Amino acid sequence: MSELRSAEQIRGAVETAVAEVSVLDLHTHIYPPSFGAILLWGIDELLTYHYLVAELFRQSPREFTYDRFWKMPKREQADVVWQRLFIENSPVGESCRGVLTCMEKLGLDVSARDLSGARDYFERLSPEEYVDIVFEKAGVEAVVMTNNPFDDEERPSWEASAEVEGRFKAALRIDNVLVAFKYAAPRLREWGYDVADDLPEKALAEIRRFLADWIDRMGAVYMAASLPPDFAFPEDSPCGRIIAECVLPVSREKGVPFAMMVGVKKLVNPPLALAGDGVGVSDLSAVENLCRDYPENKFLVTALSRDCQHELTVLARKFRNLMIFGCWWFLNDPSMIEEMTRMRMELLGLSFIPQHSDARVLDQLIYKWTHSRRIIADVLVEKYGLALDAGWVATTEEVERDVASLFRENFNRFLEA
Ligand code: FIX
Ligand code: ZN
Repeated sequence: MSELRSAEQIRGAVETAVAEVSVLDLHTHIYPPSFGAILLWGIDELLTYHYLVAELFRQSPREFTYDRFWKMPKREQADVVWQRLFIENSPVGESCRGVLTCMEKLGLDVSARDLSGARDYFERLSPEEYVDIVFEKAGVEAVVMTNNPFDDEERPSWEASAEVEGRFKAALRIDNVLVAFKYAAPRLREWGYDVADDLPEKALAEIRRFLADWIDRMGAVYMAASLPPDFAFPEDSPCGRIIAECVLPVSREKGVPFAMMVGVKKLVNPPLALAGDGVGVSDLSAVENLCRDYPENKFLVTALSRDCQHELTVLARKFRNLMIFGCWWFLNDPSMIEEMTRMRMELLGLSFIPQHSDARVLDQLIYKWTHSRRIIADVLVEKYGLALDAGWVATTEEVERDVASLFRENFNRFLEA
């Protein structure tokens, strides 16, 4: 039991524990190689990640139209991103920095600014080989995917019982059912679920069957949906009724949490496609009502607006069935991660999940976790130091325990609770 009696000893123990902890990444958009081309990886996918695409148009002349970009082959898109955001403008934004971190951790010579050399590196690898490299360099032991039966590119893999190796956990994504039921209903009927548009009891029972079938097929560890800023609950709407009558009962029956990702304004600029989503301040009374009125249900929640973070953290103090997680999307930046992690630790101690990657490109596990580990470690060093100032002497073993909680075990325990 080694006691940490100085700031230097604390920093050493925390940095080692955070560097070595194996992460359970609870929300990503990556897939096992067995799912084929929907697993995105390599420098051209990194450079055309929708975060960079949004930034590209801010650094392009008006005559460079959205349509012209979307018609380009992927490699050409990557070339123009590289030229505009790395060569003509220095890569100081977080999304660009992420590409540099990936290249550096993979052993590529970033100073050479050699995109073709980087491409050569990836061309020599198979997806299977690269999954091993990335998980090892990112220190990630497993990821939770985003699995949507309404995704026509993904569903065939499930229907063909494609192999899903242990490092990839499933999460059943139900946005289509909740926020676009009128479009989902015909698909559900096509798949043999007798769901009438006006949601009679029979339809609600069939939606419960659909959810249970796919949780079983996927082995889903939770159900998830991204929800708009005006998401309200309770609400006499298809969304409100399906949550109350279908999602929550199945969540209890299957013992899987319902994950709500609140505050997305979909397609504020439609021609930007995936890069076109924005953010709005959510009314968190919906989360408050759900946690209070359904104490037997477990809720994972992350909010997209910075303005919601303090209120969400206070809600987590009120409800033990609420686990808040991650610095999502526009919050996955050093300044926001530091602000949110410090506030959460001050209000919740260690009872929260500080980060998820949201990786859409496999390689991003490397940079998203490299960047976040450093910031979370700095906040932990500060907090153990403040405890020491009052005379509380932490030990290396306690630091390792606490770090494991933040990066993996809080999620495991919440699933098992
Ligand atoms: O709803 C979500 O899962 C969001 O994370 C995505 O839609 C979003 O495009 C994203 O990848 C943000 O990081
Ligand atoms: Zn996501």
